[in-house]
Amino acid sequence: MKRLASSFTGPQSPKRARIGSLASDDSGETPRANWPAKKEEIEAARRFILEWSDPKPHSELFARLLILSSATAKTRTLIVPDKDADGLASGSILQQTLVLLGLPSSLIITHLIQRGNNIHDPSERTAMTKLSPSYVFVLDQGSRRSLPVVDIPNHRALIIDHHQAAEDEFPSGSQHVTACNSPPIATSALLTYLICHPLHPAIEEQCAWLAVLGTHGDLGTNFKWQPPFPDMGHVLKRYTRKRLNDTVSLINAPHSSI
Ligand SMILES: [Mn+2]
Repeated sequence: MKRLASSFTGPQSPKRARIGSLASDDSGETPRANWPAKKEEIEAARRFILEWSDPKPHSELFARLLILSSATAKTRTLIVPDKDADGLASGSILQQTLVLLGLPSSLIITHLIQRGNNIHDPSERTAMTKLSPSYVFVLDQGSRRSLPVVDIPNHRALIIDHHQAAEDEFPSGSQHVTACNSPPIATSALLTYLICHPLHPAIEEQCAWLAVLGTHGDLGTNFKWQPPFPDMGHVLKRYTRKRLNDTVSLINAPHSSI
């Protein structure tokens, strides 16, 4: 079972998080230095994403990140998103980012965990291993100490999440970036968006609405986009809050068949 971050106190739903007062953590000298996650985790995740892409420099930041990247590759990549709006939005942002960076979409596989299972179930581990990925992204799934995500030597696994987890509560051999230690806790979709955003100039146009979708899915349809959360007013105006929230409702509605 997932453990939700301690600040997820919304009484209506375990998936619903409440944004606490921002005042309590505004007193530090660098109040937002580690928001929405630790800087070194975000930078490591960016380097990780670039590593197996076929990047084309589109910006100075992208070029700088490319220099940081020690290698590039085009190999099978597995995305394992949670099935709610936040998880699926996170997965879509990542998938689109990888394609923008040059990874052929035919090399990107998505695996959805069976209802009632988690990524650590032997059956899921077997199913994911059979897909023979070199790289695995586990998105919004919660985490715990476990065997490697897949039973494949030399694979690379990156966990992007915001559910509460201690530093050592991740699968063996995986990397992680988590928002859980950086209140107000961002959603997995927003964290993924903010990681990917500098990597390609088209990500904002293509994916900003997904960051909003996932965030409204977990934090509520009336969520106020106030600092340190980015200003998404232009997205709400363009797509309208109603249409975005209607989409959240459709995705998060109970499904009997999955
Ligand atoms: Mn989530």
